[in-house]
Amino acid sequence: MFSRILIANRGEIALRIIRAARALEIETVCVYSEADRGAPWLQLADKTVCIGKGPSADSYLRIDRIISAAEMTDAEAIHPGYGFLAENAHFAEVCRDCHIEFIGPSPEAMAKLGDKISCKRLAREAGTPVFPGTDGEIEELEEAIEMADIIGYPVIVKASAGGGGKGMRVAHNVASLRTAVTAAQQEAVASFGNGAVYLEKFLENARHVEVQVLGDKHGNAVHLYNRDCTSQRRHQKLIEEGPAPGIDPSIRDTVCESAAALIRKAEYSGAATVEFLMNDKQEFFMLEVNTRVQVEHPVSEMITGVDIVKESIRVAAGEELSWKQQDIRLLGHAIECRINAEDPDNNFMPQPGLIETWQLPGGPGVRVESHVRAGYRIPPNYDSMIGKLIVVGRDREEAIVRMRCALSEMKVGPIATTIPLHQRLMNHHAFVSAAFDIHWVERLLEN
Ligand code: MV4
Repeated sequence: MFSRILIANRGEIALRIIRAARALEIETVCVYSEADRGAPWLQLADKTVCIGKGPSADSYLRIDRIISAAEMTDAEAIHPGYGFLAENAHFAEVCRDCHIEFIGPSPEAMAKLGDKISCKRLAREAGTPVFPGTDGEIEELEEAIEMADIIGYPVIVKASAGGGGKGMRVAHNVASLRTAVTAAQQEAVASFGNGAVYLEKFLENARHVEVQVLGDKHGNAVHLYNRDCTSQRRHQKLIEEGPAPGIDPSIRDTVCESAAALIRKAEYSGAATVEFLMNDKQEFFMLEVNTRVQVEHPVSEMITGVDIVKESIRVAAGEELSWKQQDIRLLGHAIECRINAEDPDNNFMPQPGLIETWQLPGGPGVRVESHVRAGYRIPPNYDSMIGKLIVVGRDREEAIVRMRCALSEMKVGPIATTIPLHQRLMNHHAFVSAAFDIHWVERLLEN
């Protein structure tokens, strides 16, 4: 096992990684920016290194400075957390060149799954369900038109290097398809330096269901069941829960096993998430694979008892996964609400500044993941998530009631947060009956 690792991140995930390292008796080095000087999580690190100014481009994205910090402090491995450099295959490669273990997949596995066209090809081979569409890159406009004729409109053109909604164009007929292909190609070149686009069937009114997976360097891969992340606004998830409600156990297990098969095929080590859209007939189609630990990983931890961050460090050190698939059982139902310093009544305007009131909920089945405390000043430079509230119950009904109770106990001020919005959503019949789709929150906010 490693004796010291460096954490190339900040906020709640830096704190989560510190805790996992301590559970493995590993020392931690935290790099930080000037905007994070004196931040609470840094007090729990064994060493801290300032790597630059507040803007991420001057600090948390500076590969050279992060590598230097690891070398200066004799850190044997780097955990990237999520965001920043977590899905940067070049960074993973620089780590390898410098004989520092990247806590995550190999650059090859990251690249194979990060490129949507090669990921989809691998998924087909692994038996993971994908959308009907072009086999690979659209080379000629005519190929796209032929495929759209076969699968039927509407179709969507997506950038192979894209993700999170960037570089996508929907077409409802052949005329709009012509412009969609050209526009998507141009946007893909401009945004990603890679103009490869592909076409697939466009699904409306879907639910976003994803599968948490873990792989090791010995060819083992397991899944930790699924999560529903349908409640989003502008591609920002608000609520995640697991297991995804309203799915027959046999369908669920087949899809989850196909996700594990995909990362086994990719020779993937570490934590990953295989994203799907699901229609109202419980048909699944893979969207993309996230090659990192995700914000919502506690949902899967609470329903399985697996410490995902700890496992990701163990497998990076070359150990085998400490769980076999048959030992991973569903222990209940978990829900996570993201607590953001944003004003839902004012177009989700970020709310940097001093937190004076910070009162946390508790009791059975309540977990808070946060780096914040009273007296903490939220810097303006980073994303606005200040904490995650996670509850687990024996079933979905108990989890919803526990979440309502926990939300009403939680007091944050004077800044506005997403807590009142979560209270509204937790009481909404569409959430309670899980009769929602990827647009329901935005539709609700419009009224
Ligand atoms: C789709 C889709 C419908 N059909 N692909 C958006 C982000 C990126 N991960 C993929 N996205 C979508 N891909 C097909 N074939 C609809 C979306 C989509 C979406 C997906 C998940 C969660 C929220 C979304 C909001 C708008 C569009």
